[in-house]
Amino acid sequence: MADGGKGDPRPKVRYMVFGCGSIGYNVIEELLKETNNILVIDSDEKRVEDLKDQKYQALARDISDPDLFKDLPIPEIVFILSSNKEANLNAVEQTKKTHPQAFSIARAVDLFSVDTLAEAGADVVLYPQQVVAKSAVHHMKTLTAARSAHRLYSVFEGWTGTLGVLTHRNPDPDSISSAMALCAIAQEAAQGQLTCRILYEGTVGHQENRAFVNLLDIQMERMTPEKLAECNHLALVDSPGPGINNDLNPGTQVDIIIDHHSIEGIERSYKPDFIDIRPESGATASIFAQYLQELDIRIDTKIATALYYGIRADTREFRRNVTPNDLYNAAYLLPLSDTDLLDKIMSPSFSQETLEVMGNAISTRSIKNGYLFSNVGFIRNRDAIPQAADMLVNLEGVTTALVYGITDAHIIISARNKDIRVHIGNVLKEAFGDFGDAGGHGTMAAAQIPLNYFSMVRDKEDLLKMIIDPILHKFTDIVGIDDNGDKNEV
Ligand SMILES: [Mn+2]
Repeated sequence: MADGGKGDPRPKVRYMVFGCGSIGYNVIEELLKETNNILVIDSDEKRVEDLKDQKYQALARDISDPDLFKDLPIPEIVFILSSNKEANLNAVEQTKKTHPQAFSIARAVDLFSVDTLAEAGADVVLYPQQVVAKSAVHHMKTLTAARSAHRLYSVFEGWTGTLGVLTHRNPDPDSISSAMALCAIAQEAAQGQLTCRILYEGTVGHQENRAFVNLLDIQMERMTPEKLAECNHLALVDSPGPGINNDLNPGTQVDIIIDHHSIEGIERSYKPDFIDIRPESGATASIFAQYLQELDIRIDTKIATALYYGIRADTREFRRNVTPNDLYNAAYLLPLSDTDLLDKIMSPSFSQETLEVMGNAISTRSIKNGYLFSNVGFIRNRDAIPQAADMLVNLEGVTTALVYGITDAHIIISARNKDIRVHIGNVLKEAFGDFGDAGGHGTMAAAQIPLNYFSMVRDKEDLLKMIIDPILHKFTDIVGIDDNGDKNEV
């Protein structure tokens, strides 16, 4: 008979525990903190009498009985914890058959039983030896994380003057929020003796990242050699060493490095005061969230919001390289964050110009052999160009998108590429390197060609039309598109 709903007249019990050896007894003790709605079943009659003397509800029954649940109440949750392998298997099978709605947790007596019990229908199988091993490793990790956090804190003690916290080049929310958190830790640890400055190189591109910086009112300064010289101490976040994705001289003495990028192949000529690199972490912000918890430093809303957003952005909304630890840290930060602000950061308004550039990129596109070219004309906001390239490379039939426009002083070219045979960074470098700055990665690259004395030309759109063909010619030559035909296939 299947278990009935509310109308079922048979008695019910919240927890039914089969087997009351040392493990079973400890489980009962834990469950009693919540309820005494527990029925214990053990084959040892003497044991059952002892339990009854202790005012537990207990029954003597052979757990290998093929009619195990006869005359027993309907359980909600069944614990199967005896030390008898066959008896436990029988109890799992009987539970599945008689009370399919009940949730069952079974103890595997040996490694082999782990699979057998799971196949028989146990919802959770515990192999105590493995549970102890996992718990030991977990404790070890928690301890080392705690130790790192306290070591970081103690590094700042006695520091005075200025600490420069460097993000990586073109900083993203992971890097920026990590820098903010490091400043918070440093200022508390140095008890007001330390001034912190967040320094960055490159640009904060993409409207979502700019919204992040503006809405959270983050104070950052562009790095210059003068500012660097004013710093008594240097820290690097979200970058594994000087000269790697930052504009520091590779030999620069950096006192603190905290990152989650792999360090294979990095040689250091000196040892920083503090270094914590965890390639297993989905975000540097996640490492900082853990420090702040370990150190019990009060996290203000701004930092919590920034770190949460940093973890979220670096793991592509918890979908890429995300670990349980990242999720745990994000869950810790979320209630401390400003969710209205998060909403605003994640849906920043497009500027009119961005929209216009996108529109121009779409309407002027031409495609040849999978290569898309778009001329967006004269622009003020150059960030709109890579965004247009990002969008257009996803167009059907397009493997590589090249979007270009002109500012007062430069021709700006942005390329996106999906063709694994082409390294677009190298192609741009070869095609445009002689005219200006050009290069990038295999999938994304950019070039910036100074107009020099052509910058005096009033009508920039005409100028672009006049000079772009010979410039692009080098590119089409390299990638092997013949220029004779009409490029407009669309
Ligand atoms: Mn990162």
